Order: sequence, then structure tokens, then C-alpha cells
Amino acid sequence: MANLRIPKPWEIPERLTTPEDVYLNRRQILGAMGLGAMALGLPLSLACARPPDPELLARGLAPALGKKYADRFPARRNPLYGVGDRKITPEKDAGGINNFYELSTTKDEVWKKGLGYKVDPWTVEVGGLVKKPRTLDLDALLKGFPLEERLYRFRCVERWAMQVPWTGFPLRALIDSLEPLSSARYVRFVSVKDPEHLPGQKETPWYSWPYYEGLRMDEARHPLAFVVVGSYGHALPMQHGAPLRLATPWKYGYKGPKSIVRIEFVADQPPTFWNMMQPDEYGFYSNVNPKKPHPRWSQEIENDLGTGARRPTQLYNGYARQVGAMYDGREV
Ligand SMILES: Nc1nc2c(c(=O)[nH]1)N[C@H]1C(S)=C(S)[C@@H](COP(=O)(O)O)O[C@H]1N2
Ligand SMILES: [Mo]
Repeated sequence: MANLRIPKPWEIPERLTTPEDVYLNRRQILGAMGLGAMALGLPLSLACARPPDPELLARGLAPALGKKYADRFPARRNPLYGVGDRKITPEKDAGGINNFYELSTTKDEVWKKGLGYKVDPWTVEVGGLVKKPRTLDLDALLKGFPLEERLYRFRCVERWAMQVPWTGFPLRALIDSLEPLSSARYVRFVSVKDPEHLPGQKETPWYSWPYYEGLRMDEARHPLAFVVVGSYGHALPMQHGAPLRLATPWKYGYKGPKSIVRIEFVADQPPTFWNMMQPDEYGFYSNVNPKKPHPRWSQEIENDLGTGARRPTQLYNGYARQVGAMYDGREV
């Protein structure tokens, strides 16, 4: 084991064009070793070296807002949203391996790079083709909507999957308060841009920051589309996208932008970050589909982040009954 050197992300030449490779390579190496790091629940790079420092991990899971709005949590769990016989992913796993390139492209470093990032004050500019544009501040976000907890499945395009208790409110509640015009056919989301304080943004100037994503209007108004302000019974820690991110559990994880600062209603399908970077690999719709392989890997099987269990990927990540009617199967 000591002889095996896991390549650092910056040593993998395809990194500039194939960022999602980094994690898969590491996992495949670990898998070939039969190490089962995921089964041990250890962050990957620490698995070979030393056990994680529980105190540090605990600190990394603290809400980015500190004690502010702590009285809004935990919210009542909505029993309509469950994950069947799957187990909730341990919080330290969901919060220890993350994709948030603004902080770091190394998954088990993301939470560390997010420690101390200031998300107070925060505003989200909401506008475009609506009658009632508005600016949401933290009070509006944390107190302006009834909060509920939902258990959602989550599936990253890189094949890891988890089950998370998110706290938030349906995106639809916000949309309806804006009275969108009939010309508004899509919604676009823009994440924070702050290279001064977000080390990942500073280190990767070749990406077209800020991160941006989009949904078709019916997708955005679907009851499953959820504005997330908390996880595991408290406000979001930074690595999950504090103070607000989106969850669209029938789509690959990158359709859920983190640390959103702008929401805009538009007429035409908006460009999206990964689609602009790699159009042949990341489409606009990006619905979870085991039969549609990623150009560089099959999507038939997924790996549970907490247990390491392999299981078949489900169409629309198991939400076919809820979302199937929105699609004719030709969406990419
Ligand atoms: N702003 C922003 N949002 C983002 C990302 C990112 O790099 N930046 N990564 C996406 C990807 S690829 C995934 S899989 C999920 C990961 O969410 P998690 O780290 O909370 O599990 O966030 C998504 N949202
Ligand atoms: Mo992802």
C-alpha cells in the first residue's frame, strides 16, 4: 500500500478538460486495492495516511451562519419524501467528500477550504421576466417561507450517490410569489463569485466563473425542486453551498448550484457551466439515466457514498413516477 502513489489532481494531464476524472481515478485505484475506504467512511486521501481528526471534521460540519437562525432548525420532516430502504448517509461522509470547485477541486479538501467563509450578509437578486422582482436577504430566506425537512436521494454524474436530509422550501413557493410573465420559459441560477476569498476560484481562472445553471420552467415549478438552506437538522455548512443551494434529485448533482446570488427568469434555454465546458459530456437536462452512458463511463451502477455499496442506477434517480411526465425521453 505504501508503494502506491495516488496521483494528485494537478498531476493528471486531462484535468483541464476532464475534471470529473480526478475522483474516478482515485476511486478506481482504491477499489483495485480492495481497500474499501468508502465502507470505512473515511475521506479518501486520509484513508491511506491517518484517520480523520474527529474534531476538525465536526468543525467542518458547523453551519456557515454560526448560531444565527438556529431556532429555525430542525424543521418538521415532510413524510412524503423518503428514501425507501436506503439509509441516510452519515453526515460526516456527505460533508467530507464534496464537489464545490469554488473552494477546491479536491473532494476531501472542500470542507476545510470553506471554514470561516462569510455568508452574512447575503442577498439573492431575483428578477428577469417577472412582475414582482425582489431581493432576498437572509431573513427572507430563513424566515420568509415555511421550512421543512425532506429525505432526498442524490446522484453525482461521477457515480457516487447518497441520501441526505435537506431543509428548505419548494422553489415553486418562491416562483409563485414573483408572478412570472408568460414569456418566462426558463430559470437561470448564478453562484457566488469571490476569488479573493474562494481559493478554488482563484486557483482555476480558466473556468468561466461564476458557476451558473438552469432549469425549464416546469422543472423549476415541480414540487421536487427544492431550495435548500439546511442539512442534517441545521443551517448549511459551507461545503454544501451555504447559505442556499438547489436540490433537483432526479438530475445529476451538478444541476444543483450552490451559494446562489442571482435567480433570473428568461425566455430561452440558458447556457450552463458544465455544458459550456464540455458540451458532449454534460447536457442541459442531465436527468439521471442508467441507459445513457457518460461518454467516458457507464451510468448503470452507482456507489453509495456512506456504505460503498454498489447498486443499479434508477431512471430519474428513482423519481420516475413524479417527474416522468415532463419528458419525452429525447432530452439530453
Ligand atoms: N456553485 C457550485 N455548485 C455546485 C458545484 C460546484 O462546483 N459549484 N458542484 C456540483 C456537483 S458536480 C455536485 S455532485 C454537487 C455536490 O454537492 P455536495 O458537495 O453538497 O454533495 O454540487 C453541485 N453544485
Ligand atoms: Mo457531481
